[in-house]
Amino acid sequence: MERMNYKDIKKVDPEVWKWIKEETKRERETINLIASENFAPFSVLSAQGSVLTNKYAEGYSFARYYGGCQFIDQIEKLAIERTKALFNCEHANVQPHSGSQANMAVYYSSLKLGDAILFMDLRAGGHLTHGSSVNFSGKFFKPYFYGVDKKTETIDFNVVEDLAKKHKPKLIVCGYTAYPRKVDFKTFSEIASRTGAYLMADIAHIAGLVAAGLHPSPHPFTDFTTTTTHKTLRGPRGGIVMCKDEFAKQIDSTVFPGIQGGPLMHVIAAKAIALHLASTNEFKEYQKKVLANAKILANSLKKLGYRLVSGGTDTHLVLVDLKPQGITGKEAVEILKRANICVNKNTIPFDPLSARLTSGIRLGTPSVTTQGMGGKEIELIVSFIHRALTNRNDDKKLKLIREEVKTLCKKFPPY
Ligand code: DSN
Repeated sequence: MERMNYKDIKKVDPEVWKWIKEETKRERETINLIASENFAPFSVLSAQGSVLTNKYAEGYSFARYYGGCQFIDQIEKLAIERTKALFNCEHANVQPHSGSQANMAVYYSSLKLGDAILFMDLRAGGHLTHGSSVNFSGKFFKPYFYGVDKKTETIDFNVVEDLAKKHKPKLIVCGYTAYPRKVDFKTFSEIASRTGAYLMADIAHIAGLVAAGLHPSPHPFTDFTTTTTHKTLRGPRGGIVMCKDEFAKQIDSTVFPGIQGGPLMHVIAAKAIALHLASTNEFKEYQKKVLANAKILANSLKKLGYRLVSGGTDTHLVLVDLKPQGITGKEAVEILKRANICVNKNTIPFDPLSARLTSGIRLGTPSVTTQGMGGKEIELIVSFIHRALTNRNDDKKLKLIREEVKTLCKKFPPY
């Protein structure tokens, strides 16, 4: 164990090592505003690089299809107990390899192929696995969509209820990837119970905020809750499904053997570590700063004349409409990349442009907050963004900003 070293890769495979080194440098020298990313702590990285990767453990703790699982069993048990305690849920399955598979597990366990599901439209802030026509969720089920109100750019529950009454979905899905406002799980559960639908929340983006008690919890309101573990939760790349006890058996048998084989035990150990860290006061303080930084980000952008979808944020992310600036999201990503600022293009509600171009960009504060950046740095970052976008055809100015970004990043190394 003590001999394990990240740099062992260098000796064995210089080609792969070169790209890991380049990526490490990129992460150190770039301001990362991708709302769904974070810097996982060393303990999480180490668990993922541990000997647990060697072990097959098909099945569940104390009921496996392989010998030698006595220690693995304890790790998965810990991860489950920690999920239940942190999110106050009745049952948890920590085996999904990703958020998409967590969502798949819910749909396949609670519905028949072709059943109707009511999702938020991807273009208004939903996710690919929320009924997109190019995804299993749109191909194998019958998707209906709600969006946001044109004026407020927030969810209109009268519309959601009308759609639920009209289409009678078996499942309503809430929880989003690009919705900057709080999700009202209670009101969703009232609509679901009035219309005879199950309710699922996908809290992948806000899991860290929920764990810290800074966003309302989906429990006890949902039948199913899914999450990833690598966004605000700051753990390894992976998924978790939570549900009411009455659905436990069907969720477990859908995850394994229904849609997955052997669990990734090195990742489950890393999930357990992240869940432990997420229960600390330090994590709560971190999430408070994520929110405070997002508010400063929103206000600083507004002061410079940028239009934010819904006018601001209650969460870790803001969605900027770049139509008034005459720049597409795609162009903004390229311009900001030249200044070492990493963001993603994003459709905005009622976007006239395609998902390839988009009218917006999505910015989030989880990564820079993990680095220790605060309000002063966020204001500086907004000034970098503004200068880059307004000097987009000036190579010299973009280079200057890139150097300033590197200097800032040097003061806040993620590792
Ligand atoms: N792709 C993720 C995001 O960026 O929001 C969602 O899974």
